[in-house]
Amino acid sequence: MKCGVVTIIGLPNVGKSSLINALLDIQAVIISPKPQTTRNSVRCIYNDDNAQIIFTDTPGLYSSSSSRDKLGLFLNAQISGALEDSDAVLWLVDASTRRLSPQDSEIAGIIPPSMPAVLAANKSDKADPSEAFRLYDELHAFSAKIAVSAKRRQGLGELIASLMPLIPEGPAVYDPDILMDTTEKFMAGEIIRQKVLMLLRDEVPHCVAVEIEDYKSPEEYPDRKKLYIRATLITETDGQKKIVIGSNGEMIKRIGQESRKALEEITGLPVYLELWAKVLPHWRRNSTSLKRLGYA
Ligand SMILES: Nc1nc2c(ncn2[C@@H]2O[C@H](COP(=O)(O)OP(=O)(O)OP(=O)(O)O)[C@@H](O)[C@H]2O)c(=O)[nH]1
Ligand SMILES: [Mg+2]
Repeated sequence: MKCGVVTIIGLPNVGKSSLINALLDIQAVIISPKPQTTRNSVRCIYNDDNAQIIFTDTPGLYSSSSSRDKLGLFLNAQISGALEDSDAVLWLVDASTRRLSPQDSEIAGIIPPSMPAVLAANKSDKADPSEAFRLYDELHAFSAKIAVSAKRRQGLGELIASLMPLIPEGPAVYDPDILMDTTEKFMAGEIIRQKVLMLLRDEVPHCVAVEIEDYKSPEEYPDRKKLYIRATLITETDGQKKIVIGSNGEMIKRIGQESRKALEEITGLPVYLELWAKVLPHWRRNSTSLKRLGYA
């Protein structure tokens, strides 16, 4: 038996979270077409007959022009923190890359020199990855280069096979029933945040955090028939709060309806979701607010 930790790193939006979901064949982590979807590193556990691979999803490398953006510092710290506990790195890039960016060199710089790394070019359903392979080859010595498509579920077996030699011998760490190392409460907040990402435009979703104020499951409270969740959409300014609520409350109602549907599908329980909006002035710059929202 083999067991080890593989951290998936890469630029925002290349499909890191989509790849984890494809490998586990469940919706373990949230995905969206907008960059900076993932904010916390999350361990997702892949099992087969020979191995347990603990994949760590991380936020896309964040480039901030301002050191006041403490959320940005937290996102990048999630990547380096995850790498500390890893046996190997999976650097995921976009197969359509035709030019390297300064952020690519930054990523190459944070991979510990002694750590083995595999390069995977995702979205190879829409672009030939050979030029991307050539470019990234100059930045790091990879033990394998694999073309994948998380969307079409292509190249996944090959990817697992390329990682196997990098995984140490050892017994499984997690029970095979455990697919993620997170809480239900965290997952609920993420599902709601995904709806915010899907329904709100431009920069607004990046200014929103979700705080779960109450989470009561019938499993824990047998007198309840429904899973009760009270959540607050936290914005940085009054203007953003107005956008989140929408005219006549239409937007927050829609976020609530879509979140409830998704939560019911995932938990298999009827859900009562109470959703509020509140301003926590410039929470992305404030250490105390970030801590309160789970970004510290
Ligand atoms: N065409 C195509 N699109 C994909 C593929 N994999 C992911 N996507 C899309 O790429 C977008 C970003 O996917 P995510 O999985 O959220 O990307 P990420 O790297 O986790 O992004 P961050 O968390 O923001 O760093 C989504 O719209 C996905 O549907 C793929 O194999 N092919
Ligand atoms: Mg992600």
